[in-house]
Amino acid sequence: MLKKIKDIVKVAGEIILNAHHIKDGIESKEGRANFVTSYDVEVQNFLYQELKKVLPEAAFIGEEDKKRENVIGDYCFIIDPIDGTTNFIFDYRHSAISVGLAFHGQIIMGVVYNPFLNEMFYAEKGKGAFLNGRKLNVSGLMISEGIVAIGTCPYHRELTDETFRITRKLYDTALDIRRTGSAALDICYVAANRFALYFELILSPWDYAGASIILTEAGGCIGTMEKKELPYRLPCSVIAASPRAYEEFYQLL
Ligand code: LIP
Repeated sequence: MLKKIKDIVKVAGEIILNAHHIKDGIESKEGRANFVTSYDVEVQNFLYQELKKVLPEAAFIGEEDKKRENVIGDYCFIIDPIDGTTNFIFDYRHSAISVGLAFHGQIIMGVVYNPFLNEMFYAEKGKGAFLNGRKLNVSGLMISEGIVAIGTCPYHRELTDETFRITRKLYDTALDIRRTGSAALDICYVAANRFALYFELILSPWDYAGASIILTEAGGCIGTMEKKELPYRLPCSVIAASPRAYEEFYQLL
């Protein structure tokens, strides 16, 4: 089933690569700087149509849905059709399609695909994590030995001060800081040892569901600011890191 999901996501990536006049079809959503383009909707509709053929009994939760289904049921796809929408609008070419598959509320498969770099991250529970066929293994990077990525919660400006308070502590310790604009890719970059750690004080389930299992299957750690498991059915804070950096993070706060 994972191969079928990967093949569908790859085809969906062509919609993004062939996009044009993106700014003609933009709508604003709740919160500041929260946009949806006609391509977010087109990719989501394509994924729903094709994934339904693979797993007809599955429920769907997608960023661009008007209604929310139940993630706790049997099978549920949790989808962000374009993670990094603002990047996409400005042709920044750092966005991803993210698909997570939950079974009874636990993620069992994840696919995160950046069509601009043709990089497909994927994992199945108990079978490891991969990037374009290469197995991923998180090393023991400490914060001081690596780059740290941050999320700035642009749709929740009430979190700005706390975000930058924590960021300053990390900046004083890490080699440098990055803000890429795609949470799903940030989490996958931890799995690929490109980042030692990533954090964001609020993310929706579709931002983190697919990437979370890629990181844990690669040997990384992921949890909330309270060091709890991700809920998958609610927005939450997310810390994604190598095991050593994960423990360091909570000491730094
Ligand atoms: C975005 C995330 C980003 C976060 C934004 C938003 P979107 O996802 O990738 O890290 O800071 O608030 O959630 O909205 O582009 O799919």
